[in-house]
This record gives sequence, structure tokens and C-alpha cells, in this order.
Amino acid sequence: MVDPRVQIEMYAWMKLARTFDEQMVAMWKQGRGLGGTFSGRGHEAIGVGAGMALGPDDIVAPMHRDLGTYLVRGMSPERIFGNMLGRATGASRGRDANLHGVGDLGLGIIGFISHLPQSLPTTLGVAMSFRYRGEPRAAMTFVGDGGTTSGAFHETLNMAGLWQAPFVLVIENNQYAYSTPLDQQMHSPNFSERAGVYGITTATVDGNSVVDVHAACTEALERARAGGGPTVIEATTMRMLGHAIHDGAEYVPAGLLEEWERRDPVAGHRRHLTEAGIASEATLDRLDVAARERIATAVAEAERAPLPDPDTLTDGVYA
Ligand SMILES: Cc1ncc(C[n+]2csc(CCOP(=O)(O)OP(=O)(O)O)c2C)c(N)n1
Ligand SMILES: [Mg+2]
Repeated sequence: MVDPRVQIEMYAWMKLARTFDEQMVAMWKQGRGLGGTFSGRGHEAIGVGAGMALGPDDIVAPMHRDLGTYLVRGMSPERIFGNMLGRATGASRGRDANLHGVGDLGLGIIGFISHLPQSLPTTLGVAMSFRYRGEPRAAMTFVGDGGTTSGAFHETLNMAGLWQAPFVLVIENNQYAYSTPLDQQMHSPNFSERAGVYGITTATVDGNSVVDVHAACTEALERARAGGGPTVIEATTMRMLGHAIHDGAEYVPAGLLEEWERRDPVAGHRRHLTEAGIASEATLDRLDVAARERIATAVAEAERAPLPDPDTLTDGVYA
């Protein structure tokens, strides 16, 4: 069994990610200046479970719904809200008002690369740099179901399998790529089968169980660091809101959302903790309050922060 303290920590991170997400959606509706707003509601167990499995020397390239990974890895809510509000204090120093570009190599995070799925070849390159230097480190990244239909997914897995790279890929199968459901994207959505042909270890997990995601990622990262080659993990979940906030997702059958709502990852883990006697309702309530306070402080700080100085416009432009 996973250490009870770690399981409580999982709840705290998921609650922080969920509270951030709800605040972000509310602020967008209030017209409070957010840029691209992609909700990761429903993806908390994946982002947190994977993030908590990473070792201090591993590198991760999260995707647009992996807020939990950024938070667990040490990217502060102030810097992420600052980024979304285009502030000088944001992770991209006001260059990109989005979850895109929220990278910090000091924290072992490569910012999300907007062109899908270019985080894959980039992360494979990082993984191979560990191999060439003989370092026991792993590189992990994510891709959506939609991203698996592109050439770069197959090219990356081909080379990762050939080279047996210390590379871990989490496929976030959330049933839709924008408005396109799985059955209109590919002939047979068996992701393990698709990755397995490249000589890669595969696993399929309940993407709404933080404990399961964490276990699969921990095993895969340990294998990668020990020279045992790459892993592809399919985590099944559901995108609970539209692609981005402007998308009402009317094309998603209501029954499907209701079915997945009953499997909500945050509420589900809370239920597990209380039923297993790992944490009391009062303890978890306190974590809920702490998450709300943490996010309120972060928003206030980000809103007070300055916009970038126009004189810094060309900073970070290399050619
Ligand atoms: C090359 C490229 N084409 C189109 C887009 C626009 N786009 C961003 S996310 C997205 C859908 C991705 O679906 P999926 O991979 O399933 O991830 P999800 O958003 O469902 O998490 C699209 C079409 C893009 N970013 N890059
Ligand atoms: Mg998808």
C-alpha cells in the first residue's frame, strides 16, 4: 500500500489543482484578463500522480491539462496565474498568456510546446542526453489521444523503442480531441497495442485513480533510470469541460459526462481516504480550506504584478 502520508499529499495536490482550475474558469467568465484557458478538470489524478512519481533529477514536459504536474514540480500558483495574466512575473515573463510556455529548467520542467505533439521528440532528445552522459535519469512527457494520430508520435516511439531510451510517455485518453470523439480519430483506439509494436513496455491505467497513475509512473521511471527502456502508459479519463473555455462542448452526450462525474478523481480519492481510515473528513476539510487560501493569495499577487516592460521585448530572442 502507498504510504498513507503520500496518499494524503496526493489529495492536497489534486485539490490545489482543482481549486486553481475552478478559479481560472471563474476569472475567465468574469473577464479578468486571462489568455488561453484550458481546463484540466478531470485530469488531476494524471497530472498529480505522474508529477509525484518523478525523481528530483528527472525532466518532464507537461501538456496543457497537466496543471497538477507543474504544481507538484514546484511551479508556484503565482507564477502560473502571472503567466495566464500576461504579467512580467509569469513563467514566460509576459510572453504568452497561457499554460503554454510555463517552463523552468531549474525545476526540471520543459514548457508545453504548443505544436502537437512536439513535446515528444524534444523529450526523447532529453532522454538520450541522459543516456549519452551515463546519468541515471528519466524524461517524461504527455500526449492526448488526438496527438497520437500525428506523425511525430510514431516517429518518436519508433526511435525510443530502437534506442531503448529512458523515456516515459503518458497518453491522456480523454475521449475527445477538440470536438472529435475517439471513433472518428482512429480505427481501433488500443493505445497499448499501437505503442507495443515499437518494442516499448506498455500499461493501461485508470486515469482517474491517482494511486494507480502514480504506481504505473513510478515503475516506468524506475525502469527507465535503471536502463530498462521506455514505457508508454495509457491513462483513461474524460475531458469534463470544453476543449478551451470558449467551447461549450455541446457535442458531448450529457450521459457520458454524468457517468464520468461519478468517477471524479478528486472526490473519488477523498472517498477512498475516508473509507480506508487514512484521513478524517476534518483533516481533508482543512486541506480544502488551505487550497482555497493558497489560490486566493496567488491570484491577488498575480493581479498586482506589473505587465512586462516594453524595453525587454527582445529579451530571450536569440536570432
Ligand atoms: C499541430 C497542431 N495542430 C492543431 C493544434 C490545435 N489543437 C490544440 S489542442 C488540440 C486537440 C488535442 O486533442 P488531444 O491530443 O486529444 O488533447 P486534449 O486537448 O484532448 O487533452 C488541437 C487540435 C495544435 N496545437 N497543434
Ligand atoms: Mg483528447
